[in-house]
Amino acid sequence: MSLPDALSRLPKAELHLHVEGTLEPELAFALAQRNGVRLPYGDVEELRRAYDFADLQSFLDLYYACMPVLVTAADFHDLTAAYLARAHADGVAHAELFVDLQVHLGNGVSADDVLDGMTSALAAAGERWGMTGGVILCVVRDRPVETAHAALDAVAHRVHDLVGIGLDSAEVGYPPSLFVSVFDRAAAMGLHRVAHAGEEGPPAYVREAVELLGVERVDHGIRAVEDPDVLALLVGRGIALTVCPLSNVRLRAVPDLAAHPIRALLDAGVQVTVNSDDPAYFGGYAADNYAALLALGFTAEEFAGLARTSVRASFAADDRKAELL
Ligand code: ES4
Ligand code: ZN
Repeated sequence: MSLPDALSRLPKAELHLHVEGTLEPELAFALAQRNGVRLPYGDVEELRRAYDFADLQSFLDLYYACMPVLVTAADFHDLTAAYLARAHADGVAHAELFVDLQVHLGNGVSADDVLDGMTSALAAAGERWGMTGGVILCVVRDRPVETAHAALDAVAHRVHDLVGIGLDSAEVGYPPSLFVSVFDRAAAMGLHRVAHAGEEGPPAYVREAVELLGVERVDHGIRAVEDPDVLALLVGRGIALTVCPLSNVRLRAVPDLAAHPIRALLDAGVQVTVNSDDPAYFGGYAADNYAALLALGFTAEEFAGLARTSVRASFAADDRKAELL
């Protein structure tokens, strides 16, 4: 078996995946037609040509522009089901999916339709393939903090349908410290906590996410490599990073793959996992993100270690982790 094939077979957990970032152009146009919504692009080719990003914000502008095609519970089901089938083919046995609920509420979609669609697709993948996983409500940090509280209000009657709370979107200028009240409330609701930090933002944001928000994992976190004290904090607390190599290259968080700090993070003793972020936009799903590291000389043993770390860093039940390790 070739090494790329072996990478698809490694049982792994996907821990950093925005469900809206799995919207392939063909599905975007099919849903636009189904719902009578106009996309600001003429066709699939024109949309795909726009996938040329200078930074995080230029990506987010396009990503949010596509979101109004997601309207009904069936749309969220179809989107999630298509992703889970693709992930299953890549050896993803457990998937934790971010959803930008504030944006959908702002578009007039109900929290119940979003969660009904996603949880029904997760349940079907569980029945079909034994996959496990869950939904992480991701706070959109460049929207008013009150709208994050409103999103928590909207899910309070069905918290059992969520595994955690996260923090995403435009990072610089929106430090984790702004969201202490939201994360405290989510923790009291029994949710696990994670946050994007240190993607474009400074290492100080990684420290805030850990010390002020109480996160159990940091999403991206690659700029922690710039501050030995922040690295020591992550190592000391055993906090894993959910690294997304193809995303970092496409959004120019790193100049190229050769300059990616993943090896330095591992050498510093940080728990590192590999994930796909917004695979429809960044050129690859889970196994493609593992395969990208072949260029950095990662060995079969190292890939197996990354996959095991992803299972350990997941919020799967202990017996499920034992099954996958
Ligand atoms: C995102 Cl790559 C990335 N960073 C921050 N927020 C996001 N939302 C979707 N993808
Ligand atoms: Zn992300």
